Amino acid sequence: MQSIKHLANLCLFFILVNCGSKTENKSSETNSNLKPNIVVIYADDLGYGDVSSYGSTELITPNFDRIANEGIKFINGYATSPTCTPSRFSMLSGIYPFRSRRAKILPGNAPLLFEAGKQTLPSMLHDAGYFTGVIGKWHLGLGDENMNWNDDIKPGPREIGFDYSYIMASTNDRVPSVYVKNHRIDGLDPNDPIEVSYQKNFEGEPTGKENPELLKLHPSHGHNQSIHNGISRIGYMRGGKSALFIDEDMSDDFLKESKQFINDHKDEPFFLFYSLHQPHVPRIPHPRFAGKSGLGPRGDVILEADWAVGEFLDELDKLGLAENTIIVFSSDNGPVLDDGYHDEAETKIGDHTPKGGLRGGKYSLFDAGTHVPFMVRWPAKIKPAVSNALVCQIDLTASFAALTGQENKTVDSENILDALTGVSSQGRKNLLLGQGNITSYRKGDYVLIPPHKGNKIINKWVKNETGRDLNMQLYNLKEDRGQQNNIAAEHPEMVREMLEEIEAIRNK
Ligand code: NG6
Ligand code: CA
Repeated sequence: MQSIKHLANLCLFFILVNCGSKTENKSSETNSNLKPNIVVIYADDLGYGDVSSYGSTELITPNFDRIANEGIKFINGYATSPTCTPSRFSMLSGIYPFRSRRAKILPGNAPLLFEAGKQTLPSMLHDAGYFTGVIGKWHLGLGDENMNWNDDIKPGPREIGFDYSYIMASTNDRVPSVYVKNHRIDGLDPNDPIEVSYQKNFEGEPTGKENPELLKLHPSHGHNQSIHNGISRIGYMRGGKSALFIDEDMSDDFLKESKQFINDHKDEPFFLFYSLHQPHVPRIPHPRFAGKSGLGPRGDVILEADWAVGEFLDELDKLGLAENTIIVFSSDNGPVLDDGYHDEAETKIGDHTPKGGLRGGKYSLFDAGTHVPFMVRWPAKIKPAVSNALVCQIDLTASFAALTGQENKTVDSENILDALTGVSSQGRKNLLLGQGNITSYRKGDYVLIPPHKGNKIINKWVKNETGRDLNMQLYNLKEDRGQQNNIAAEHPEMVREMLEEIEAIRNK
């Protein structure tokens, strides 16, 4: 069965490739350069309602919209998890987060999350002849238990299939505040080594907690340890001064690297994971964007990200690559306002609705936690459309394996290439969401949230609802987008069936 599927996938690839050849430059026609380039642009905490093509009227994002309007805008697109690490893990590994004990928000000094030797999205594309790269936020752990930040930092992206990496070591609110280029911290002076701890401060170093007078941005909760660039972070660090990033420049740094990457690899098929850091905290726009949205820094950094995406798209145009480059744009989890700093996210929100009418948000089992903008552009093959197929980031591995004639060896990734390219309106039939044992389950238009203990609200700062309840919850998202009517009691049979299906997925 598996091999018939594989054969069918290969055929589809050759059909797509042969159709594509008409638009190619005949003189440079070889099998490898007919493969479409693949770019995944991945925002951090961007909500369904933060994009104007998804309904935002207060925040206008012309460049995200370019992708949506020139490609397929999915209105049922999902990350697997309402937080960063597990969503990223699933997208790159094709494995649901609950299968990994450690696939939860990781500290900045956590070892690499991936199991050695397992197929990943980048390793699969590397095997298919692609040059693979990751630029931007990582947050998937680095090194092993004995990793020394001043030495070779591995295993990391290079060991799971990326040929090139230029990453923020963890998150912009977690130390160390550095970029790692391939195996080394970029710009580190060996005479000023960096030290990192998540246990205790280094003697003589100020902290946000003890030295608020040194801060330009104050924490609302957490984020009161080492100070860098006037912002206190999670975790302690000392030294490495020449390598520390400047938050205001981060967007430009990743854009520059991404443009360079596509210039360097324009003559071979490439896969780029362009991992934006916006609008995650701390939200520090470049001065060019400060105050531009009228919604405070959260809005400003979204405009900054939109601009960077526009610049990147222009570069693809300039290089003549846009036509045969697949762009997937999505976000790792839903939106949040106060996520740890006093940055006016709540006070300046005005009429803007980051959740776009969905319930919950980042950290939540309700829909806005994982239901995110999701668009796919491929001018050579895709006709612009809006699709309501159920699609998930976890499916990129199997779908692109099908596209490039590779075998999908991951456990949970499904081949939904036809849905992603608009050939079919049928995506996944079902999808498990969440992390660990805290999950919800979408099937068709329905979503089941099994009973979970815990608070109703994340905490007094992060006001998103958790979605936890001791009662069974079932919603019909088609009729009840905002999850206001729990219909579990009216559909005991469906609930029983869905619970069994969750068990079957878990035991797969
Ligand atoms: C939380 C942080 C939050 C953010 C999140 C991870 C505190 C109080 N909150 O623990 O600010 O960093 O982790 O976000 O520290 S994610 O998008 O990378 O998953
Ligand atoms: Ca995130």
